[in-house]
Amino acid sequence: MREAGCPEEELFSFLSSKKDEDLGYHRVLSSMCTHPHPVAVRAHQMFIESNLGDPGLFTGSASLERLLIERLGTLFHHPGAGGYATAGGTESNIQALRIAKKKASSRSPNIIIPESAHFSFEKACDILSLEMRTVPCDAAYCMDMEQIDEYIDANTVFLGGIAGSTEYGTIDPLTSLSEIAEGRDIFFHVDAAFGGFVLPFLEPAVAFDFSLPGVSSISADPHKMGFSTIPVGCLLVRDESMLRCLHVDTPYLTIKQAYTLNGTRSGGAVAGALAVLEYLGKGGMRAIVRGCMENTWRLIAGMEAWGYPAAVRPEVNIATFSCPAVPEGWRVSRTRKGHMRIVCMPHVHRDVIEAFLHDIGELHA
Ligand code: 0PR
Repeated sequence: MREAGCPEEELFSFLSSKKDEDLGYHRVLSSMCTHPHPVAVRAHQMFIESNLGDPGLFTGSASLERLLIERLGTLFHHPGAGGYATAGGTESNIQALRIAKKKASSRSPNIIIPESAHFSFEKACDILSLEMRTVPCDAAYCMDMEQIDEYIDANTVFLGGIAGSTEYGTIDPLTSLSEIAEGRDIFFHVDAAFGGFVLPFLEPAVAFDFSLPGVSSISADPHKMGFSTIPVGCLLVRDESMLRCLHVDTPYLTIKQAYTLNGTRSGGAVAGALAVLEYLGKGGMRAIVRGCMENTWRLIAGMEAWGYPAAVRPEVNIATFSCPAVPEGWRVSRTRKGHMRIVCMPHVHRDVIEAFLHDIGELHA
């Protein structure tokens, strides 16, 4: 650290040069994040110093968090759902697993997820000493229900299904998983980190949420398709009391017990997340999601016209292709199976898609 502080202008010119090194989202087709909505930025700035880790000091912020959970519970067909704002999908998945593990009290607990599950489950199982059993996917990149029986046993404490998979944008057979979970009384978590802010705004509606009776908890991230500032995810539980098994004593805080994983938490990002939902309403969200889906279909049609077939028909705005080359200047990602993967976030406007298709065409020529 410097002995004498740096003059502000010099400091900000240094920061600005570093900011210029960031790609921003220009020609970035690989990200599940995007420019935050201007109202999210404004709300975040307003609550910049707010710490939800000590909610009694920030009672207004804490009520915004409750409102956010209430709005999402209602959107997910269960207005009475409990929950809280996490730092993102990873924390939500860890916390869902903690609840399941504590509720079941098996000596050698295992969990069942599809092989397509996000890598956060691997981290979570390592931390929580859970045996992770991954069920292979079928040709549609969804959990293969023909095989699931071989993986479940009396020590299975958690079933996980994905609503909008990270790599292929698919949805696991959640209705069947819900039935299995109910029949065997297993905790069933839906990872809708991405799909949670897409699926409710699509027509016809897909059942992925608390409308399925076996669903115990849902993860949905405002900092992905909720266009909020980073970091904010949401964990929703069917019954508020489920969170209580995570309580630890916090004697010197304004609350005497806490169930969150993180201590200090950003009230700003939570205010931002709520602000976007309030400002856009369902109509505004539907319009943005519709645009993202239309761009996804245009991209798929364009790529197929160039001879690069889509790996699968996605349920959300993620398109994957058998296409080995990438035109210069573009950021796409690759799935574990080697497909080109493009997330049609709002910053991937129609003219960006057309420019990409043009450059793919040049490669092709
Ligand atoms: N569950 C699902 C289905 C996800 O897709 C992700 C993240 C998570 C959980 C974990 O969420 P957090 O990253 O909020 O903890 N999916 C993206 C991914 O890993 C995250 C991402 C976003 C990666 C932007 C890159 C990027 O530029 O691909």
